Amino acid sequence: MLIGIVGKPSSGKSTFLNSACLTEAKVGNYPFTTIEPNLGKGFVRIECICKEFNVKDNPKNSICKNGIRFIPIKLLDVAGLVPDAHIGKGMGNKFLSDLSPADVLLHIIDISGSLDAEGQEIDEGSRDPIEDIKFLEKEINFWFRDILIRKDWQKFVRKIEQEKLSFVDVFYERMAGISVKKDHIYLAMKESNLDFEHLTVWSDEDILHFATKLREISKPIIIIANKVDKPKGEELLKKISKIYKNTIPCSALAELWLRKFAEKGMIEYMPGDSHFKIIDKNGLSSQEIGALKNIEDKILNKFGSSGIQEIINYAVFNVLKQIVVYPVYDLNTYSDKDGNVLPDAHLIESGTKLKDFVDEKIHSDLAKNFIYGINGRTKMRLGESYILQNHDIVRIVSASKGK
Ligand SMILES: Nc1nc2c(ncn2[C@@H]2O[C@H](COP(=O)(O)OP(=O)(O)OP(=O)(O)O)[C@@H](O)[C@H]2O)c(=O)[nH]1
Ligand SMILES: [Mg+2]
Repeated sequence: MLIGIVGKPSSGKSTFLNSACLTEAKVGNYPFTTIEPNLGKGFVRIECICKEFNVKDNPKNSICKNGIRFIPIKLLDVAGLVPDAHIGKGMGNKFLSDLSPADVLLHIIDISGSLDAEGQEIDEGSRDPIEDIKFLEKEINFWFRDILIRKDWQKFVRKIEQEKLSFVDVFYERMAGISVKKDHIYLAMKESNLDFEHLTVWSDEDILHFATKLREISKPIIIIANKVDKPKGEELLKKISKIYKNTIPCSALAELWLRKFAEKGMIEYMPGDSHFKIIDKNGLSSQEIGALKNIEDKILNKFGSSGIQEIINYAVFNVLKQIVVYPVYDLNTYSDKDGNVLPDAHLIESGTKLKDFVDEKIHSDLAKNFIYGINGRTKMRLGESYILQNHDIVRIVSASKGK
């Protein structure tokens, strides 16, 4: 699973990545600071089931702190996109191919309205963020369209019609490189209301309409109102939220400060917390204490958090519809063979069957020789087509040697 970070230059993409992943991607107040993509490891935050089972866990694939489990996910920050990138403006849109494996895109907008379309600084509040939302979606949709039509659209669709090829199969082949799945194509067909029997008569608008549907389904965009700490932030946020209901406010800069101070042991703070506690006052300058106070007043007390953790959780659980499953070997101790208690917490798509989960996340041998599973709570047997539920704890019984 990959979360892509997009937006115009200087909107705060690299700062967002750094704050979520504690990476050191270069940040600058000038456009195109980032050219090559930056990959980071971030985390979703959930209540761990160690509390419910009253055990002290020692996780392997994730982290558990005070009963809160952090499960890793990948984030990718890319170069800034400007209007008309598809015809070569700015850095062009070739770098979007870096986002091919992304499952969801976070669109980082500058909610203080202090950057023009190209990311140059202007008076705060003078840029309407709605313009940014519109142009960026258009550029991403054009990227999809151009991959769909390439240079041979008419020849391509004529061949489908003449040879009566399966539309889904050939479109899948064309779009698989940017992680479009067959299910996405079926859904886009259903929702786009086009004539799939006569592809040769599709107009340019029809093609763009279909490409847009496919993009919305396979790479949904979440709007992130960054720099909400700046004076005009709140006012513009109110305006945007009326139109784009799921806009999530954040201050990547505030989160970066909090995480860095926490890492140095100056404050007690976990990503997603609504407050922090200063633990080493002497290690902080009066300026730093002032900055922290500002973050507390203007961000945490006002918005409930810096927004970064909420955004990652929203992307993974609400948009990508993932659930968390804990496989264990021993249901008396809830541990693996080596005695690690609740060792792994896996993210999988809601609706996944038990055997597919074993195949995808544990081991294909274990799946091949699958006999049954056991529900860790009820101790009931589970068949291979049992649909896993969020926070399930399961033991797998397999004929596979040594498992
Ligand atoms: N006030 C404030 N400034 C921020 C925030 N996030 C980023 N910035 C500032 O915005 C400027 C641009 O940040 P970057 O993270 O380099 O932006 P980017 O989108 O990666 O820019 P490019 O790589 O050039 O496309 C820097 O001066 C950051 O310090 C925020 O939440 N609040
Ligand atoms: Mg950058």
